[in-house]
Amino acid sequence: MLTLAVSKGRIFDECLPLLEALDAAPANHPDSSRRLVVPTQDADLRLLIVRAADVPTYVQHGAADLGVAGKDVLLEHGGEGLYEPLDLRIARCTMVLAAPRGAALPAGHLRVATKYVRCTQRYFAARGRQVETIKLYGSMELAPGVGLADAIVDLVDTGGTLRANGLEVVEPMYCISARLVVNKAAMKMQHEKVGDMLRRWAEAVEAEVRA
Ligand code: PRT
Ligand code: MG
Repeated sequence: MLTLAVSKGRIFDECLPLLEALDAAPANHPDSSRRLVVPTQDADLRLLIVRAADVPTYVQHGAADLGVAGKDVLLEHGGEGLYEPLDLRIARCTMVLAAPRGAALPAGHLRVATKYVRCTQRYFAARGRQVETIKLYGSMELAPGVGLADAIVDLVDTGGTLRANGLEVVEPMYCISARLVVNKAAMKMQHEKVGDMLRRWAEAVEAEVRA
């Protein structure tokens, strides 16, 4: 039996067609059930429903053999103990630096509000720019308008959320999509099972891309 950690919401919804394509449709949808362990049509695969940011932790420690996580979450986690063999090409968006429309950002010390503190520090350090990060857990778009920060780092899809809050993209930072991740020990110890599962996922992604 293999265990796959996945989060509710966007990732689960966009994973559904892939799970169906690999003959592992979940027994129920997490929105209509409180079950956190969900069997699938494949007797050898079950799902764990966890918070999006917790997926790498479950997989890293082997509580799940595999997981589906956004690249944003993986960049922030650091990826220790994980292989990242497959881009699922779902839940795509861009991580950006954004600021109030038309604002001139300070050339020196920049205050950035974000839930992606590690990503932000790494990104700007690599470019020799000094930033102060202010950790938030959500509603980052609010921060510049109330003087908490000069700018934010957040994910953007349509751009509607930024626009509605008087913000604009200053700089795209990373292209984001959901990735299949695998526990490093499981890859070694259950080589055949995990390898077979990876092939099935890769085929499902290919079929979805061609459709
Ligand atoms: O809800 P929970 O706290 O458990 O976790 P979560 O909020 O991180 O989960 P969820 O389901 O919102 O996002 C899961 C993953 O989806 C993220 O980790 C990303 O990898 C991916 N993803 C893809 C996105 C978006 N697109 C996205 N647009 N995650 C969030 N957004 C948000 C963004 O933060 C902003 O608030 O949508 C808003 C922007 O959208 P637009 O269309 O207005 O630009
Ligand atoms: Mg959410």
